[in-house]
Amino acid sequence: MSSKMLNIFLLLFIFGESYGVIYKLNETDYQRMPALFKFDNYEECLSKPEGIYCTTKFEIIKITPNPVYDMIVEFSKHTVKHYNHSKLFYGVCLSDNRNQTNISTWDLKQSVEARLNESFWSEHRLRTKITDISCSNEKEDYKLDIGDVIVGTACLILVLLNVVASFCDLYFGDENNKSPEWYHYFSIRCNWRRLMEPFDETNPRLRPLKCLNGLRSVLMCLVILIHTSVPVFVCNNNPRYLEQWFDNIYYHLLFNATFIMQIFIVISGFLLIYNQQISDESNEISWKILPKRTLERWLRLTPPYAVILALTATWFRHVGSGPFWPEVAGSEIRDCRRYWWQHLLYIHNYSNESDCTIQSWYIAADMQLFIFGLIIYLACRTPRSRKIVLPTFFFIGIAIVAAHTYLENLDGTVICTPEVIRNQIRIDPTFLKVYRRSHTNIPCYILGMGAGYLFYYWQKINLNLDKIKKYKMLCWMLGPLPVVLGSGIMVMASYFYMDAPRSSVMLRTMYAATAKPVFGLLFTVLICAMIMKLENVFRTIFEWDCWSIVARLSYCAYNIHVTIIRYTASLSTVPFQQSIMAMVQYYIFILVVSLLLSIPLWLLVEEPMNRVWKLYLRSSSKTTQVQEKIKLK
Ligand SMILES: *[C@@H]1O[C@H](CO)[C@@H](O)[C@H](O)[C@H]1NC(C)=O
Ligand SMILES: *[C@@H]1O[C@H](CO)[C@@H](O)[C@H](O)[C@H]1NC(C)=O
Ligand SMILES: *[C@@H]1O[C@H](CO)[C@@H](O)[C@H](O)[C@H]1NC(C)=O
Ligand SMILES: *[C@@H]1O[C@H](CO)[C@@H](O)[C@H](O)[C@H]1NC(C)=O
Ligand SMILES: *[C@@H]1O[C@H](CO)[C@@H](O)[C@H](O)[C@H]1NC(C)=O
Ligand SMILES: CC(=O)N[C@H]1CO[C@H](CO)[C@@H](O)[C@@H]1O
Repeated sequence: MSSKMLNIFLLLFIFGESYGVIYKLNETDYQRMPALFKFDNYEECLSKPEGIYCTTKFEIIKITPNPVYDMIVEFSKHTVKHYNHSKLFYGVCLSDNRNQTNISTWDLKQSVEARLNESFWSEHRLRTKITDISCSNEKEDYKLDIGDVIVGTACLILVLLNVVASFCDLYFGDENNKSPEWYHYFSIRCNWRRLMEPFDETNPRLRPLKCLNGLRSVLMCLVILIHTSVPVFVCNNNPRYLEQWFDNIYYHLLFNATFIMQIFIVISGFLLIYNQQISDESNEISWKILPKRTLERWLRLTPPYAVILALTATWFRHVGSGPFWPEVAGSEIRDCRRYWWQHLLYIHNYSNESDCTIQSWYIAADMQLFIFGLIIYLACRTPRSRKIVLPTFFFIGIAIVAAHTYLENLDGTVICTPEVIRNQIRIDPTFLKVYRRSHTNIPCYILGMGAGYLFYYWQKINLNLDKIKKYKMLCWMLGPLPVVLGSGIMVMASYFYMDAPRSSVMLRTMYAATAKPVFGLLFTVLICAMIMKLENVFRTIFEWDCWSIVARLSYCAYNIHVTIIRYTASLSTVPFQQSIMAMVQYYIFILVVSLLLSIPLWLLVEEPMNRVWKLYLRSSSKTTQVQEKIKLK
């Protein structure tokens, strides 16, 4: 058996070798490659009177036969674990510009390239070609433009409105006055009370859903955790150490954490159907609600998101500086300026290559799936039609993913290779074509919708679960088991990171088609078990009262955290620390700051706007009340 394994391994190895791929390098050989990241001292450079600091991305070029170059190419070919070591990222200080009498005509790119050519030639017998460069001498400053003025004024008006309303509330507010005045909507005091309000446990139908708040909050913290690891991959002191993470199976939980967005999708489908059925007990079901609900949802999701988008496109330019600023934020600012309208219409996940608020693909996909789910809800009003339509769409959804993966030769899941993370995921075809589209996320949404129908039905017939509750062991397992199995599915993706040639397209297609639906199914089971009170391990944790506050803030936190990560990353002038301790500290910092900054965003923007819209769309007051309690994210 073991000799067989060895044979297979050897075969793989030789096979791999025949393509000229180097999977492992020892330390000595690794050091022969030019450093991937190298930065001159930034402060020292700018303190010189003539100092100009340039960060540049460049490629190495060989002009004479060069074994190190060949080694670099072969080592970089193992893309799933290795950086592309022929794409370097350096910070160069140009201080000796005595010969440059006219700064405005000085070709910085030429000078930097000459510098690099010289040093690479003497050290490695290589030349360089700059692909991207940005220089600054701190003295320059962006001019305010019309966009800045408009956004600034709008924000100022919003803040003033809140301040004035708060004072009105303090002076004229009457606790006993039942009908709210205009200023109650914008009063910070009122909204603060609403933020701190505990979950309303008096409504017996909504009471079981309390645990979803906790689940959502925990998932939000995980999403932020994943995103905080991005800056480290952009630039660090020891890329070898990061490349070795990919050999560690536990880290694959981190690299494949892209799966957890599926749980959000399940919850979203669940809440849509459940809330809609409750609201339709008193209303007539009609197609008229389709545009109305869509508009309501648009109005609810848009204000905090629009604020972040507008600030990113305008004022964000002025706050940042530092050697990493162009790399971590430059493209985002540029794309937000160009594509903001696509973002406001929630169609940007269908256009390519926009780096603007990259996390917002989910908001767009969720919006589109919401419309899709609502159409199904309105079209299938009898249980029988649902039993046909839901499974049909579930399998169509799976087929779509499989077809995409097979025809476009994509990966089984988003493979977070060092290069992909370093480029903040935007270059990965699997991310662009499958992960962030809505029609490829249908299966999990359908699962959530199915659970919504079931739960409503179970509540209606008052399903008695005492029979199942007798099996204590089974009930106990219902919590940890889906989580463990779900993690297992995530870790299974580590197969695609093996030291071997890329796996066959059949295998990738099979994984792509099954992994997400099975993962979604496991968590649908967990969610059902929690709300049916079968499962008590996670439920007790998730029903903690504080989660309801975090859950209210989670939408704002989701919108804001990437901006904070980008901003704090740009404050650094040296490559980022890659030790686990430093990353944990950074994570906790980002988490706390995101939540703290979400509070003003929620108080000043999200909540007042929601209440104002609701006032205008009051006619279906019952639904809004329900949705107020369990806001869909
Ligand atoms: C590293 O590997 C190279 C060959 O690939 C070998 O010549 C060298 O001796 C090795 N160095 C160490 C320290 O093992
Ligand atoms: C690495 O980058 C170089 C330069 O852009 C490119 O030519 C090469 O194809 C890349 N290697 C891999 C394996 O993608
Ligand atoms: C400045 O120009 C002179 C003559 O063109 C050249 O010899 C010298 O090396 C240059 N100095 C620098 C720092 O480029
Ligand atoms: C520098 O170059 C610009 C553009 O070519 C020109 O307008 C300006 O007069 C030059 N300044 C000096 C001091 O040569
Ligand atoms: C650097 O070397 C490359 C390759 O030989 C060459 O094309 C380029 O012009 C050089 N750049 C400078 C500024 O000399
Ligand atoms: C503006 C933009 O990025 N448009 C892109 C939308 O997506 C299509 C294909 O998916 C591209 O061809 C467009 O360039």
